[in-house]
Amino acid sequence: MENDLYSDRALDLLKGIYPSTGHAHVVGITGPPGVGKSTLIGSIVPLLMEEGKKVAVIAIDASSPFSKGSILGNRIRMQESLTKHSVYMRSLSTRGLNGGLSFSALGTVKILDAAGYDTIILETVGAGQSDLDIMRLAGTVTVILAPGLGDEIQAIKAGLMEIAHIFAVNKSDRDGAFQAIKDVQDILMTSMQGDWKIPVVGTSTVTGEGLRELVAQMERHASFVPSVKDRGSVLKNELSLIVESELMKMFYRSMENDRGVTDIVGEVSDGSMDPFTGSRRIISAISEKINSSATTLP
Ligand SMILES: Nc1nc2c(ncn2[C@@H]2O[C@H](COP(=O)(O)OP(=O)(O)O)[C@@H](O)[C@H]2O)c(=O)[nH]1
Ligand SMILES: [Mg+2]
Repeated sequence: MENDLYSDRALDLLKGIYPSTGHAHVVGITGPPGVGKSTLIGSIVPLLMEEGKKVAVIAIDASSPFSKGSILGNRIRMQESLTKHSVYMRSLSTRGLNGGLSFSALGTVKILDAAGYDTIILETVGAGQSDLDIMRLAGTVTVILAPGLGDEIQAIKAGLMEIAHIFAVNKSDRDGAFQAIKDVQDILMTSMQGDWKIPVVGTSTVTGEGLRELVAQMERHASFVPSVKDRGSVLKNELSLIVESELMKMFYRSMENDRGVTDIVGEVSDGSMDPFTGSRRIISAISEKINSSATTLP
């Protein structure tokens, strides 16, 4: 699927396995770089496995200049735990995906879900729109912060607030942890997420503090999720992601082999047409193609 993300084959595969999906608890772990997300995942995976859960980890690198080499870093941080417990881990990066990272993540989640994984952990660096899109695939979103980064408030304001179900202030073995937890709690006071009261858990992968509580909160949220409303919004997000990626696929294909579209691209490139008009024309060209092929995709 990753190798040929925009192919009909990938789509058929996902469609075929879809009836076997919907059982996994998808846990998103996000937050600024360096707060200890990967290390924390390495620490909570054994706790989940103790409970008999089959666990998979997907580490996503939106390859911003800030996350260079993070895939390797993620692996190293989780390595010990991974090899000891034979956890399935996969890294995804934007490289060569033409913006299809979210769709690739969706597909990977579905495949692992169908394969019978109980808990699928998605790690992203908490920055950028594609990260937020990916987090929308998770039933339970956990935002990790750490004391003394000064990132707390910023991260919360950067859109994480609306999607977080659980906050963890990691490195609570460090000075300033108490204050950081209090800061997050203060901000949360002013907002509620329906009936779910967002917990703030202090954790440390060094002392082990709060790790069990974090896992317990994730599971508490999992039993909270199946409320039709939340499930509906996850499905809606999946749908828009798939539509988005299908449209993208049509666009990239038409750039390659649709004469009309390549002409428009040429006119925009040489400055004889403005990009707004160009974009409208490309969209009309694609819609015409959809209409004429009716059931099969172009
Ligand atoms: N003091 C302390 N350091 C930690 C803790 N958890 C992780 N770290 C360290 O923080 C650094 C970044 O960890 P990493 O898991 O790669 O962060 P990520 O970028 O959020 O995935 C590493 O040097 C870890 O050893 C913790 O609970 N306490
Ligand atoms: Mg990491």
